[in-house]
Amino acid sequence: MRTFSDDRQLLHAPERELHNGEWVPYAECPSRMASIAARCAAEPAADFGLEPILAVHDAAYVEFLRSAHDEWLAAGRAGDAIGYAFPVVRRRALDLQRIDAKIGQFSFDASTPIAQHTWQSAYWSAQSALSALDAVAGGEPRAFALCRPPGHHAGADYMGGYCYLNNAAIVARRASAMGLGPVAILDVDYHHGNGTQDIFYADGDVFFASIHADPVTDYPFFWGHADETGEGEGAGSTLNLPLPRGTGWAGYEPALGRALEAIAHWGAKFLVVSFGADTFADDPISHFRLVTADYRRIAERIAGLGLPTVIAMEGGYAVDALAANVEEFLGGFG
Ligand code: OKP
Ligand code: ZN
Repeated sequence: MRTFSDDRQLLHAPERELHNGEWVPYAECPSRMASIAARCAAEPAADFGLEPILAVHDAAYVEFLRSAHDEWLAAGRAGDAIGYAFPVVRRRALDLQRIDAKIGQFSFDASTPIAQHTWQSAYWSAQSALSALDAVAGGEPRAFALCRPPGHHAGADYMGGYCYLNNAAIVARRASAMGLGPVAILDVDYHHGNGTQDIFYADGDVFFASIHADPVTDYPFFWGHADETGEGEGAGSTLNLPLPRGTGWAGYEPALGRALEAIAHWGAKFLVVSFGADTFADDPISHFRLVTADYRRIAERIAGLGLPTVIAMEGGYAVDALAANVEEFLGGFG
C-alpha cells in the first residue's frame, strides 16, 4: 500500500510524561515511527500548506502551537513546555499572554508536552495524512499515512493525549469538501478519539465510530461513553462502542461488525481509519489482548466495505512489535 511520511516527524521528542503520579520516559517516542518506516518504503509527504489544517483547527490554537516553545524559553524555562492549570470552569476566550496560561487554555491534560520541534513534526504528520488523501483522491483504492505525532485526541482548539493536530479529522474534512463523501471515520485505537468526536459532534456530514477501552476505567475518562451519540445536525452520527479491559478477538469482532454495519447503513462513500496498534496484548500502557494475526482480520473486515480509504496512524507503544502489527494490518487490505 502506498505510504506517506516525512522525516521531520521524528524531530518531536519530549523527554518525559507524568504517568500515574510518576515521571516516566515519553511513550510516544520517535523510534515508534522509525521502526515502521524501516519496514515500509514510505514516500515523502507533499506540502499542502496550512489551509486544510485551518479548516479544522482555530487559527489562535495553531499560532500557539507554533510559538509555544519559543515563549517557554523566553520565560526562562528549560526543556519541554508543560501546563499545570486548566480552565475547566466556564472556559472562555480570555486573551492571556503568560505561557503557562496559554498552555492550560489550549489543552485538556498534562500528557502533551511541547518540545522544541513539536510544531514541525505535527505539521508534517498532518501533511503525510493529506498526502495519503491526495493519493486516494487520485484513484488509489487506499493509502497509509505514517502519522506521528498522532492526532485523535486533539480538538479544534486543544491538544491532549500526545496529539496536537487531528490528522484524521483534517483528512475527513477535506475529503468531504472535495465532494468525496459522505465520509465516515472508524477509530480502532485503544483509546477513545475524543478530539475527533468533538470536532464532528454537531456535524451531520461526517460519521464517527469508535471501538475503545471503556472510559470508566481508561483514559480519556470523560468521553467515549456509549450514550454520546452526537447533537444537533450531528445527532445519531457518533457511535461509541466501549469494551472492557482484557478484550481479545472474541469480544472485539462483534463490536467491529456493529461499527462497520453502522458505517455502511449510514451511506458512507469514503472512509478514514484512525489506526492504533495499542490494542495489542503486550502494549505497555493498554489492556486489550489482540495478537498480531488479529490485525489482518480487522483490516479484512474493514476492506469488506469496499470504500476508498485513508489510514492514519494513531497509537501503539509496544515498539518491538509495532512494525509487525502495522504490516499485518496493511496486508489485510490485500
Ligand atoms: C494516545 B493514543 C497516563 C497519562 C496519559 C495518555 C495516553 C494517550 C494515548 N498515565 N496517557 O490514543 O494512543
Ligand atoms: Zn491510543
